[in-house]
Amino acid sequence: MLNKMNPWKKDQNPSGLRERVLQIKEHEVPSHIAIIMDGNGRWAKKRALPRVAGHHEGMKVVRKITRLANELGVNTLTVYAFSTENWKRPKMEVDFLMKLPEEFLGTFLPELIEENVRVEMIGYMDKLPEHTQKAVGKAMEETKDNTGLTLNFALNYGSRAEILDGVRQVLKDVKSGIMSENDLTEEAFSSYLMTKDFKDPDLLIRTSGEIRLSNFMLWQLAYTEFWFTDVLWPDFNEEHFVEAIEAFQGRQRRFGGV
Ligand code: V0D
Repeated sequence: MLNKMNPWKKDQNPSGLRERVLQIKEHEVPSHIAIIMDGNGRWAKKRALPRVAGHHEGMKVVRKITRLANELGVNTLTVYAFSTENWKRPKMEVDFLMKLPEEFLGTFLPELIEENVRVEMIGYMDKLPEHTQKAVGKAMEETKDNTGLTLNFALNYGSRAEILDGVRQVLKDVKSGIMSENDLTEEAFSSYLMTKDFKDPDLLIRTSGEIRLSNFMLWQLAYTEFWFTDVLWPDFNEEHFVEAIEAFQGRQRRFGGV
């Protein structure tokens, strides 16, 4: 049942993944992991498939990595699914992307509920098509009391716009007297961002060989460890995820002393 690619099955565990997972759980697991899921288009091109085939394959990887993150005891997994820049893509590609949340949730929401996962999102939701908002809103509502992993989708998210909106709200609150200029600490400003309910990420993963942030969580990533890989997102698997966390834990052990 629901067992197409169960990494714990003996014959599907050739590299000792299970042992590595147990090892990881004995050390400090990153509480918040953020992922820039890049390379779906390139994955498709390599196979002479339409770009949307890469997006569709990438969607299944989100499910796979969510399951493992939850198993590892990760608190929050933020995945960058659609940036404010992505509207510039061909309309047919954007239309396809906007149907992915419904397909993802139609297939996987029952499992996520069963696994105690909470679905959240950051981004400018009101600009998304009604049908997309409805699907995501329903998933958030149905999982709001879950206490396992928070799966946080960044949808129509852009960090500079988020920061400017925060600044605008601070100005309003100072003018109206709700807020004093002297109280504008880093912590106070963080509460004006879309991520106010989350800790800053401990680990950022970006796939597909690009070494940049592309307007993702610029404020929140100030102290985050970065892990980049050439692997394209649809090819990203449990082993790669485990490798990223092992690298994180190695750095913690080397530099994290007191
Ligand atoms: C395409 C790779 C899941 C990156 C993953 C609307 C780009 C697959 C969702 C999703 C996308 C979003 C919200 C939700 C449930 C699922 C998703 C988009 C793109 C953009 F509540 N995958 N996915 N959303 N891709």
